[in-house]
Amino acid sequence: MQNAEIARLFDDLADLLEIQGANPFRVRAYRNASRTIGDMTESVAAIAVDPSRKLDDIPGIGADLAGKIKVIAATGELPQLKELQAQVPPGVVEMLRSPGLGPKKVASLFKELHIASLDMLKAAAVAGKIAELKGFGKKTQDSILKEIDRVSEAGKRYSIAQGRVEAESIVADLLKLKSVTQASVAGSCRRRRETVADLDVVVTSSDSAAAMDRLAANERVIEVLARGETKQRVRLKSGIELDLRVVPDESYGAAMQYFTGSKEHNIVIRRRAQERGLKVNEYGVFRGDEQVAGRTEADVYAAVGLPWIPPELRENRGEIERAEAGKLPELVELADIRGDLHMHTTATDGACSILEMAEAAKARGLKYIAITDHSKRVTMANGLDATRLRAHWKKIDKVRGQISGIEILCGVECDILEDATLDLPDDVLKEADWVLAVLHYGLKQPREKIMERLMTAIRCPWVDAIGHPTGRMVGAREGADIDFDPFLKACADHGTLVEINANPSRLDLDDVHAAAARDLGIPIVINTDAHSISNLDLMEYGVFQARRAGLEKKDVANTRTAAQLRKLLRRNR
Ligand code: DGT
Ligand code: CA
Ligand code: CA
Repeated sequence: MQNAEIARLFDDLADLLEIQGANPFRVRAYRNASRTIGDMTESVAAIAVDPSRKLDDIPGIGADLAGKIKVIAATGELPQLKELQAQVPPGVVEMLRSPGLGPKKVASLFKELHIASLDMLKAAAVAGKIAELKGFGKKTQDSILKEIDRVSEAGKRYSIAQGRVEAESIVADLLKLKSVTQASVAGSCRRRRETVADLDVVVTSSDSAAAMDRLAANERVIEVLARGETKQRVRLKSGIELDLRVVPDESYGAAMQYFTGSKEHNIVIRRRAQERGLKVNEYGVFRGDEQVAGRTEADVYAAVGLPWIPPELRENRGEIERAEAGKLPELVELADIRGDLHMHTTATDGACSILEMAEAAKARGLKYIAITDHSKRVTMANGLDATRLRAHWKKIDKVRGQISGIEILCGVECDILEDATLDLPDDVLKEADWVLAVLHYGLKQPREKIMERLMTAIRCPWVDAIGHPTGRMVGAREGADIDFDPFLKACADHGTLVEINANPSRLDLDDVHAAAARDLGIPIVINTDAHSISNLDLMEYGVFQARRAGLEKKDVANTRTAAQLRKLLRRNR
């Protein structure tokens, strides 16, 4: 069982216990456990069944949790959760998302009126039944009616790519106002999380009304949900919601720090302030009534004895300790990337020719690319067999004569088949400059089979890298059940690179596993997997993910020159 699945069980358990009115400390313990497990790279299930290891050695995991994890590892289930699920339908848990409905109210709606879904909640509100219920009243009923359609949509998370485009366009528009001096995206979008629940924008202005009017008039905005003196919440046409905060110039850094989060990071920052006799809020850092910092984020961090911390690291995953010790990484940047080693052409399912891709990559400042069309197993994409692939490589060689200033590597994206063999024979793979091996089919196979398939690829001396290792699709499809420790260790031992696929719907490896790969010294390659020219611009999302993993330039293989990269590949050693 994967850590993410175990984490979800504990989250579900926390939701249900909350509705049942359980002790809030217990609820919080399960939520924290969920987060701890979700952030771990080592398989918790594997530790649970290893007699030489102890789960309670993991910080945040006590005896009670350790026992539950053991049961999950052994049976795939948590009996206590099943029991609660039998008592409380999933629709009731969803009702927790309605504003003004805490666990107590949700529980009484379920017990008294047998309301067990958002749809039933709406029907009851329309029929006027909620106002009659003890402890509710007409006000609650009206607010449910007003919010219910929105809530049915909420809980949804949006891709970082979508969120960022919307937020940055709105920031650019706000900056056109004379009275607006600064405007920036904050929140999870600034931290470059894979997905965002809503968008957060901070503006400095002496005229907050003007900024809010401007936002309300933006063509992306469909409805103003709330408006106060300094904040406004709007819904965009896409359904995504955006919080705007207007602060004075001297509070800009403090507001950016506060609204960038994460909440977990900010809790530690606040504690450090308290230890120094200071108070931090969105307006500044204060000693008594006197503001001692807040104009810039760097000031705010300095006031609590820290250097400025890049937003991508602000998750309370060790960045504060590293900052304190002067050991923050110098994160890789988009400008460091010299090549892109995963892209498709019209030979398979790409939209452009070899030359078009090369020209577009060159225009983006890249010095080398690898053309990696599909192998034959991907029939949907007209995948290449040995003969067609060799002919394709001849074509690539011709194109090399038609363009200067960029190197083109003859590559292939070779499927690792369901029976744990490779889709192309060794003698073909040997002739390539660059081979990515990937799982496309049979992602639901059991862990042993998935590992056998990956090991085949890793052991083949002509496989240079494992592309999008898990095959997951963000928010849509769970990846293959990889046992990450042996997988990464084998990559390290054999000199196989691993990919961060930059496509925002993949982002695979994710931040946690990319960091684990780096810790083992595995060079990571960030690729776009472009199927068109415009897809080449997705590189920055891969760089964001690498930054969240704390990767530096030296950790990323395609920051090297083409010559250095070739030397790095085991096929050339
Ligand atoms: P999201 O929207 O779920 O993708 O993630 P965030 O991090 O953007 O969360 P959001 O929009 O609720 O809040 C933005 C930031 O504002 C958050 O990272 C920290 C800060 N913040 C929001 N609410 C609170 C709060 O109640 N207490 C504290 N300390 N900070 C908060
Ligand atoms: Ca947010
Ligand atoms: Ca927000």
